[in-house]
Amino acid sequence: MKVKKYLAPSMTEAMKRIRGELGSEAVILSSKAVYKGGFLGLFKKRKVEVIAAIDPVSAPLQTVTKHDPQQASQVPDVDQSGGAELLKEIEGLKDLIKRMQINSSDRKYPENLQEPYDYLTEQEVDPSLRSQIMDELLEKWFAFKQRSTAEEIQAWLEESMLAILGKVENGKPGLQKKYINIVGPTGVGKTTTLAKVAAETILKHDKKVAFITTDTYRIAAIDQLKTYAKILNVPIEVAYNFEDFKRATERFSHYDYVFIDTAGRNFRNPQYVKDLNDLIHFTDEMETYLVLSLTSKQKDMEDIYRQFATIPIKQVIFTKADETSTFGAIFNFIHTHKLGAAYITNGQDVPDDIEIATPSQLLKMALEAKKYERSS
Ligand SMILES: Nc1nc2c(ncn2[C@@H]2O[C@H](COP(=O)(O)OP(=O)(O)O)[C@@H](O)[C@H]2O)c(=O)[nH]1
Ligand SMILES: [Mg+2]
Repeated sequence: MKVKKYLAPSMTEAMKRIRGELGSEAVILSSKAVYKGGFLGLFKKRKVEVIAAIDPVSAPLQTVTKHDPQQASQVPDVDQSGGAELLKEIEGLKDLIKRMQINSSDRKYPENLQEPYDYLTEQEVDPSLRSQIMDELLEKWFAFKQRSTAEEIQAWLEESMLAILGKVENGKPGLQKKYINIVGPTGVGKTTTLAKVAAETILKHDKKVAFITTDTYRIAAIDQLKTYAKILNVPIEVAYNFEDFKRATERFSHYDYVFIDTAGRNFRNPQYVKDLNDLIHFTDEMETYLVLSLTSKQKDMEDIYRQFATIPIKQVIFTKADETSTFGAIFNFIHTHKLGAAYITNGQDVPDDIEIATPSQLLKMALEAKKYERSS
């Protein structure tokens, strides 16, 4: 690990030098204002002292011009030590065994009803929610004198799944507030999603948009959003502290929407959410979206949600739908937390790979990915 101290007239200047010398993978360990020079204690100049570091083994020096936002953003912030890896593997194995046990359980339902049960199990719908849905199907099955066709049962299943989604507001995000804040753990697709939603807002709705990023931990993260800002031709401010943030909002006071990108960090560390609170002024004028990746384990999603409990979350955004074939987590999450989804993303392409998370869209994705086939 190479650590270096920089003294510069401004944070921007310091970052420029760090980027030039250590490359875009450098991380900022600390920054503070210092007062230097002057005469008899007067006329001292305000400077910033920044301590930056780079790990020459895990992060080879990259030049800014060759920067690839996708590649850079894939570097996780979380602890990568062998112990953590091993724990993760054990957790994965435990999940697998649990699923095998569920799958091998005895057939409990009459022929046409077993199929939806197996489907819900494969999709990893929580056992309690699965029972609730199955009870509804059974009730209808009895009401129809046990002579329902597979198509009818499929239609009831879809009805029950839609009813779960219909209990909260899904889709219809419509960006009601001026400040659109995007939070969530590292690597889930916050920045990419922000760019997709911003592009939609500019291109489809012809709105005036600006960006603020508070993700100053990695220089590569700033570059990533700057690249999107350039492509979309929108102004961007980098906020290193609360004052910067306030100044940026003043500069963008005449814009229709200001999209705020935030750092991921390790969401297990409570300091993360505290830092967010210190940096961003959560006003009535702001709506916050929590980004969750459908490739994460459900338990991690729950932990993330709990960690963000102190921040008013308007809706969630589910990402990486293209990288999974199990969608139960969406239904489990919405049902448990009574919190709807605004968008669902399904690929890396900006701005195309995003859908408004209407109940029918969520259901469509869940049904397309599945193994449950209509049989007549
Ligand atoms: N497959 C897939 N990849 C995605 C999606 N959204 C984002 N990504 C990728 O996930 C990686 C991390 O994205 P980024 O926006 O930097 O995440 P952040 O750290 O939360 O800001 C990048 O390689 C993105 O291209 C998605 O919907 N599907
Ligand atoms: Mg990001």
